[in-house]
Amino acid sequence: MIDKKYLDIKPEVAEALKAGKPVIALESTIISHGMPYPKNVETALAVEKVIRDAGVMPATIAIINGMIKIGLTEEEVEYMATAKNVLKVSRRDYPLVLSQKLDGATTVAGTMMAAEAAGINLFVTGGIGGVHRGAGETHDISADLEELKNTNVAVVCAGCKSILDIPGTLEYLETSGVPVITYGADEFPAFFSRESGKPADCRLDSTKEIAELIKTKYDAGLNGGVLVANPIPVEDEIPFEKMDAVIQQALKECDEQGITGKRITPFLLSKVKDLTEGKSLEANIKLVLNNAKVGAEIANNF
Ligand code: PSU
Ligand code: MN
Repeated sequence: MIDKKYLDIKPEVAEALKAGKPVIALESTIISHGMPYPKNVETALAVEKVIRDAGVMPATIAIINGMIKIGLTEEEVEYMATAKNVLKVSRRDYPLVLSQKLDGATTVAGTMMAAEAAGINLFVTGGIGGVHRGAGETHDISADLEELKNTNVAVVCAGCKSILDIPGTLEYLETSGVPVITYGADEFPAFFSRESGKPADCRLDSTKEIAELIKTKYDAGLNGGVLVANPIPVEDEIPFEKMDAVIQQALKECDEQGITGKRITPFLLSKVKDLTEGKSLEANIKLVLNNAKVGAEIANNF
């Protein structure tokens, strides 16, 4: 686990943790690399507000000048949304960003690591990384999946985008021993769409039961993460077939331009946004806010 001396915990977050009040971690890659300015700031602050209004303490996590911030001020959110040279930080990037005192936006993996070190066991985001299409040849599998295998944090998301190999991602999570809970639906959701064609292996219909499952997992000493997949609201979804055509095009351009490694996911996200003329961005914002609401309900049931 990351040593606490590398953490800078915002006073109100530290107080909430000390008092045993519910706290939810939030990531910063979505701010620095996932959405354009100013929607990124607006969304980050709106997500914090949904959580706060539900009586839960939000803690957005990012690295500023080599310190891991657990909880950001509004100015720091604005900084993460506009600063140049913000690295995308997953597990392998921590030593560089800490030793060189750089700025870093944490991915799902990076955020889970910092949350666990701070004593936060629940994290809300939009989508996780996963097994990429063609991973059999490229070996492109997000470090988010390894983190879900090893780190004791539950992650609420809207499933994963079909820029990924969704069946492959679910197989990987099964092998890794990660419970994947679908909230109130029979299919695992595909981020923009409520359906992915993959049946939900475990469906639970109340946030109380989800909280019970998470609590029981850790009470029983079963280490590792939990993935809670919360489908996008019906009125905000973009049909799977429509998104699939867009994603095929984005993948083709990614390939043609020779994009590799950690640049792939941000490239695909921004291409999808351009190809849907911003519709994907609106859907993305709506589903993150919905995840914040459900995450806060889970936290209030701990
Ligand atoms: N998927 C999304 N939106 C995102 C990401 C993924 O729909 O913003 C971000 C998350 O921070 C995730 C990261 O952890 O991309 C995964 O990147 P990679 O595939 O390089 O591991
Ligand atoms: Mn990758």
